[in-house]
Amino acid sequence: MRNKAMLIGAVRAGKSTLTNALLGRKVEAFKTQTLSYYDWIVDTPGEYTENPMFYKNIMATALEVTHVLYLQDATSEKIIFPPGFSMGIPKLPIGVITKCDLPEADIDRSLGMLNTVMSEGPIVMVSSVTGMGIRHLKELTKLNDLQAMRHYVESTADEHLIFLG
Ligand SMILES: Nc1nc2c(ncn2[C@@H]2O[C@H](COP(=O)(O)OP(=O)(O)OP(=O)(O)O)[C@@H](O)[C@H]2O)c(=O)[nH]1
Ligand SMILES: [Mg+2]
Repeated sequence: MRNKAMLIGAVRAGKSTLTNALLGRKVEAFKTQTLSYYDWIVDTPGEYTENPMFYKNIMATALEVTHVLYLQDATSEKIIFPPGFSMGIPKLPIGVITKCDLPEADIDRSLGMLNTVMSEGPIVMVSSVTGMGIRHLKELTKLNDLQAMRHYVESTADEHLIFLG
């Protein structure tokens, strides 16, 4: 199976904009209303992560992918993932801190939040506007286990890429 990634996170976290950046699509993102499949990416509406009523949809869709990207908006004070959320999804986790280009981005706060969601895995600081971190996300989603992802992070000297755990 070709590797596939599902993007989850709050409403307006930047999932669709990141989808476009990863695929090089030069279009503007509109509000996501339903599960959306683009090449190797499954984009989800923020409501799926914000409302526990939709967790079953997230779990079912996770069966179709190899990686789950947990997006946290660097400018947001709120975390909408329940503690340990990634532990309930048996797919390779990647933490993504979005909107790192904005002056109000608080990377440390977002790192602390993602640390409650994932116990082990890479975290990438990205900007879909400047392209920061996009290359790392593409490489990480090609890797098929945590060990390989850890090795990628450790062998890539980039302060915007860390490995938890
Ligand atoms: N500055 C900046 N703005 C961003 C970035 N990513 C997304 N945005 C903006 O954030 C807003 C929400 O982005 P979307 O990609 O639509 O968010 P989403 O997570 O898909 O939202 P839903 O579909 O409602 O769940 C838009 O106005 C984007 O332009 C980024 O990296 N930097
Ligand atoms: Mg969207």
